[in-house]
Amino acid sequence: SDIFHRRQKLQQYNTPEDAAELINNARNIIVLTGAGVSTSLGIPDFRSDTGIYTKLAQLGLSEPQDVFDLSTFLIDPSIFYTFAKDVLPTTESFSPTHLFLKVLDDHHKLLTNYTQNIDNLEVNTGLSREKIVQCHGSFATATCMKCKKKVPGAQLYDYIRKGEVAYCKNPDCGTTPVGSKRQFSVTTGSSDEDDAEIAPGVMKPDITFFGEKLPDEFEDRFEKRDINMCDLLICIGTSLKVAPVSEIVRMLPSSVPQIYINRQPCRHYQFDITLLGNCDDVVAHLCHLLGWELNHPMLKSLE
Ligand code: CNA
Repeated sequence: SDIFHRRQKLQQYNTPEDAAELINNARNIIVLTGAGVSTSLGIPDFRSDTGIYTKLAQLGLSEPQDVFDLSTFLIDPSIFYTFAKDVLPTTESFSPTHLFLKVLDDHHKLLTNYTQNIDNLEVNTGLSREKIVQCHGSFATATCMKCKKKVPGAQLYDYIRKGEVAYCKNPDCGTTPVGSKRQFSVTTGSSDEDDAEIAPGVMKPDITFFGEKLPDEFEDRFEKRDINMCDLLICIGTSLKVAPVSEIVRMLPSSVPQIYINRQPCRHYQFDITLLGNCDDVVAHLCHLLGWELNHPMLKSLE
């Protein structure tokens, strides 16, 4: 069908050995990551059987992705705050696949890691922030939906852990009329509009919800620079179902080889090499083939 993207496969590549050779020959690799690179740390993804969407569906939410939908958040932020703890960054941990990004960079091969993840775990490996584009934002900062004041995201963590809605602590918030207040009070369904107007706004972590624009950095970096520099694409742990990030796969020139590392195959994009399995095991195997060290405690049992 037309909705499926078909590219001419570079027929000569198939095996993990071919993937290692492509990595070995590349200088500017784009690694596009998704929730699958963090699941081994106990952070659920969205679309697996054990993912957040399944859990939400079991709880009776008919549209699980509403949890991350802006209009739903404006109507009832408690839905998001009830579930946000599942994707809140944990301590200092990182997975072997996160470490693989750092190892790629240490070998001067990583152009950019475009991550859809909001857990902010890539930086725990020591990977430079300059190499990372957080396509869907992160919990690092948060913004008041009313007065637009930005605060460090950590100020919300206690609320998120407890599943309570966080409100703005700016003493002026709610007393100074701003453009969005009327819409806000209407969508909260408040029967007493005055109450809503003097109340402080709801804080929202700066993660990109459905219905929101992606951070400018995404387009700026990909379309103005990386699209012309990239010589290999590796997609890891993502279902590639969320646009516009998934469009990276389609937009890169067909001469750029593409590798897909995931538990399940991707049915709507055709890759040169698909390596199915647990991504931590797959990248460990690739590093082994490349003669690179991937020293991570979670991989000890493999040695
Ligand atoms: P998704 O749609 O849930 O897809 C994840 C994919 O990873 C699935 O195809 C799984 O089969 C696969 N997968 C899961 N675990 C592994 C594993 N160990 N090894 C290999 N493959 C695995 O998630 P996407 O990232 O594609 O969707 C984009 C959303 C999910 C983004 O907007 C994220 O913000 C959002 N998300 C992020 C996190 C996080 O930050 N850790 C967690 C949950 C959701």
